[in-house]
Amino acid sequence: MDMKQLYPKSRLGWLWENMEGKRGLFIFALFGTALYNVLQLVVPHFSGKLVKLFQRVESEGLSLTENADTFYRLIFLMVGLTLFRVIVVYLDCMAYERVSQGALFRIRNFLYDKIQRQDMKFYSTYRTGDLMTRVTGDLDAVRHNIAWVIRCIVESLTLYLSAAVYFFTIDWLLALCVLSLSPFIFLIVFRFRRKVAPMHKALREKLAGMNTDAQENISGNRVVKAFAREEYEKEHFDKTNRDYRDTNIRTQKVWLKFFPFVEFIANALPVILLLVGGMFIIGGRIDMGDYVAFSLLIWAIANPMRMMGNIMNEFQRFSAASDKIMEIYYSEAEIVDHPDAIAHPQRFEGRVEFDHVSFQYEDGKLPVLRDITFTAEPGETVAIIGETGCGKTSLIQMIPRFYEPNSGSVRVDGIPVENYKLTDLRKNIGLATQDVLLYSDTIEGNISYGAMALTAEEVEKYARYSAASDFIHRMPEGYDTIVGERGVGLSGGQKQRISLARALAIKPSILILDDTTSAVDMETEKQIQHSLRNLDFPCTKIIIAQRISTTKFCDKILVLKDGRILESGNHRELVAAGGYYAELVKLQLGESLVSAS
Ligand code: DUT
Ligand code: MG
Repeated sequence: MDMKQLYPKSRLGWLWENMEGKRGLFIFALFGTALYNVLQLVVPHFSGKLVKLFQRVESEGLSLTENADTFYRLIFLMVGLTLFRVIVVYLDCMAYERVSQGALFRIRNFLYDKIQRQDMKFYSTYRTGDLMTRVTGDLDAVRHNIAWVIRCIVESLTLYLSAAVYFFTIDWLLALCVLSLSPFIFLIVFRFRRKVAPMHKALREKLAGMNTDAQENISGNRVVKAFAREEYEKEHFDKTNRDYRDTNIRTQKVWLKFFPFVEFIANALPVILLLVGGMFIIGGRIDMGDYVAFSLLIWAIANPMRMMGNIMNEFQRFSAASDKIMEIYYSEAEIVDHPDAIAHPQRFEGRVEFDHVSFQYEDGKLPVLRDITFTAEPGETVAIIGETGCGKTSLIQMIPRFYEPNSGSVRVDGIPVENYKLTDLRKNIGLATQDVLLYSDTIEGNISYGAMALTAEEVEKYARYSAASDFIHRMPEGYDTIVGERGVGLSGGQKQRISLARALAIKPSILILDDTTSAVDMETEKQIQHSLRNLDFPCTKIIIAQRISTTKFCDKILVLKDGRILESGNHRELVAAGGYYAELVKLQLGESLVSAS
């Protein structure tokens, strides 16, 4: 199997691993399936005996009343065992359901955990819709495999084998004649598998593609509407949907090509029995009772043969789905705790050093950061300024170790960031990202996201720091207002301020703001700058900014161009230097203000 090289376990081995705690029950269920299928022989067996009894009554002139005992015993056994069989089937179904739901639960949790722990690279590789398909549709195919496919295999196998053995005990030659066609079925099903397997893979990809389209259009509905592309998107989805349906039909149709052959063989069985059995009765090799047992059980040979296609179909669906899940299940994040990472539960002092850091995205063509060297001392405020795409966001992502430099080193308090445990490192960093994401929760819940134990007063304080308390108070439900996807809409600047409050609320030793005040007005920004200078906890600030009004009061300004530090110094020094920054100041404030400052 090709999977064995890719993942540490085969598909079934992986399933077995995830049945932990339910393995006993599963084995029990498998035995149950075998048992109730062997019990299928009961009715035909006793029917055969009854016929033999009637024959003896007739030929040997016995009276049926004298043999009533045997008659009633046989009937009673038949009814009793059939009842017993029904109970076994019932319990068996429950057992499979428990095992499959248990495994589903376990895998789903594991996957969610795995996805949560992935690094940035993972999230830029996998699309949300594709991941959602894995944890929903694909997982259901896995559950179906345990609850139905495996069970059907055991069922067909026991039915076939027990009927075959039973036939041989009656008459080996007739058994051989009846079973002689079976090998052809295997040939047909094997060929079918080769045809249908790639189709299930394609089908699975189409479903994921469709889910991704749907997810992107629903969450991006504003863009769709803004460009009046509803009709286009509807048609596009219609096409994808139709394509998926057609592929589905085509996949199901593959079996139709093989079906007539299987059906022919299955239908040939009774004819063979009639022919050969008839000859044997005439020849006196078997009696009528034997023949009845054979003919009542011939379906136990024919049905498993008919089922094979269905089973193979479902098994291929499982294979395609489980490959997709196992890909995530066995994926490893590259950025993880180093084995010798040191625990650092206490606060950082907040010294951030970049030492000749160069970086390039794995899929990128050009280096994004080149030879970046600077230090932010504890408590200092460092501004990063530079044109769009010059690498500002990439730079700050090195600090919480979202990405790792290709060369050089990033240190916090003199220790390379990779030597800390990730949680210790990240707990100390308050980050307000460039594109703000708020959860579907209250404003209070959003602000206290990183620091759950916050009191209402504290939440209010951080909202004040980020100049958000005024607008929050004006909302009818204040801090209890639900925001995010399902809640009240907020303006861009309002969202930014809540995300700033969220970053402040963890009292970070290092605060990183990526263009966090780009959407707020000058006056509000001034307020925010003021409170950032007067926080009630020590904090190093690294602020990406576009406005001179922000950078003006910073201890250090780094001007970034094409991934390099072009200029660095404080406002006065850089203006005096008359370089890029000085030009920018002129541009933003006008000549007069430059000379005044
Ligand atoms: N880039 C990638 N892959 C990513 C992110 C960015 O290749 O996942 C590239 C795009 C750009 C460069 O890296 O050419 C720097 O991007 P960054 O986001 O660091 O730029 P920025 O300075 O933050 O730009 P902006 O001011 O627009 O936020
Ligand atoms: Mg950016």
